[in-house]
Amino acid sequence: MLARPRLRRRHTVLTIALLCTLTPLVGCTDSGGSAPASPSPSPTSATAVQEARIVIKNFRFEPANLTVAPGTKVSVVNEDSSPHTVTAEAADSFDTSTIEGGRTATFTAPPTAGTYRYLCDIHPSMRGTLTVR
Ligand SMILES: [Cu+2]
Repeated sequence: MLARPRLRRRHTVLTIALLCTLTPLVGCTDSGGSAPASPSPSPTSATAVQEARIVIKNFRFEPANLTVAPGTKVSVVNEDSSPHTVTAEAADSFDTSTIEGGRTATFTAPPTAGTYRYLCDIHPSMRGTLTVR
């Protein structure tokens, strides 16, 4: 009684094996020339572009303490509806001037290493620190 089902199963396995050997000839040609050619769009990859970002949200700088390399371009995203600034306490270090609500501004970090405190000119209680090193 057990011999028959076994035989049948073996037969089925054989058939499946046969089908499998045949399928590459029929359909499985998915290795065509559709390889995702991705020319990485990094124009200045050799110069290691330094970029940083400060987000202003709910009258706070985030992060309030940011460390960047000298001369880094820092974007300031104002997610509040009120205008803000990122203004260094030390005169002439950096200043975005007024960034309207929803706008983004950019400033360049000082070329000299150090710790630069800054505030919002409009809301002087908003404070942050930019460390350059
Ligand atoms: Cu402000």
